[in-house]
Amino acid sequence: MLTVDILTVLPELLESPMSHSIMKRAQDKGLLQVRIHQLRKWAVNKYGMVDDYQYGGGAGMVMMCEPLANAIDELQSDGAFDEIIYMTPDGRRFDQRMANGLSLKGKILIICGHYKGIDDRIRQRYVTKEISIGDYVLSGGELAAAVVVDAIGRLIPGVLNDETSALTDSFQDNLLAPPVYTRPAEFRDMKVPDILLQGDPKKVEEWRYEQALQRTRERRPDLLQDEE
Ligand code: 6GU
Repeated sequence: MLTVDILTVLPELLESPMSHSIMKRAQDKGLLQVRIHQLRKWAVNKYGMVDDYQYGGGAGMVMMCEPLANAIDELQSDGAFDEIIYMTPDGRRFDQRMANGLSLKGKILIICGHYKGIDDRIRQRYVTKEISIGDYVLSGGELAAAVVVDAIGRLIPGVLNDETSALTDSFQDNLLAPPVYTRPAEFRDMKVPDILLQGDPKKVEEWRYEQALQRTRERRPDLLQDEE
């Protein structure tokens, strides 16, 4: 069982992605627990204040230490987090290897930043991993957190079945996935490759591997370079 706590000022942005499809099934099966917390619950005043102007001047608000520290301390009172993750564009780029690693943890916290980010002292004292989902800027960490939790959740043993197996996903072996087809065998002028219709599992497996290799060479040669 993996428990993921998420701290955010916009819980609505995370509720829907965590409540459908495979994320829903993972939670229904008791394999994943996702708890979304409104950071304003730990606000410094009755107006829900959690951010303030930055020292040194400049545009943009910074998320204050106190609400974050109090939230983290309270959420850890029933056991320490294995990882405290801060979602930020200057973090380490998320990939399948990181997803595999995180899926083996027991209890993690994800902090979603907003505005100009969080007071650096929280990063220094509490945060154990800083994650970005790619080289572009989002308005906040919520959509990125949803991406990370989805990628992790589907890797927890028992979440996927044969139909949704992670073993045949792109990246699981540093290869892109091969092309797939379904009925009809002939659509307009396009036919499904004969080998898939012939019913020889060994031949099919070889064909898929060749296709995966070819696709990876054409589209993502960097993945083949990465292989040690
Ligand atoms: Cl984690 N946060 C934000 N705000 N922007 C991003 C990101 C995260 N990853 C890529 N862009």
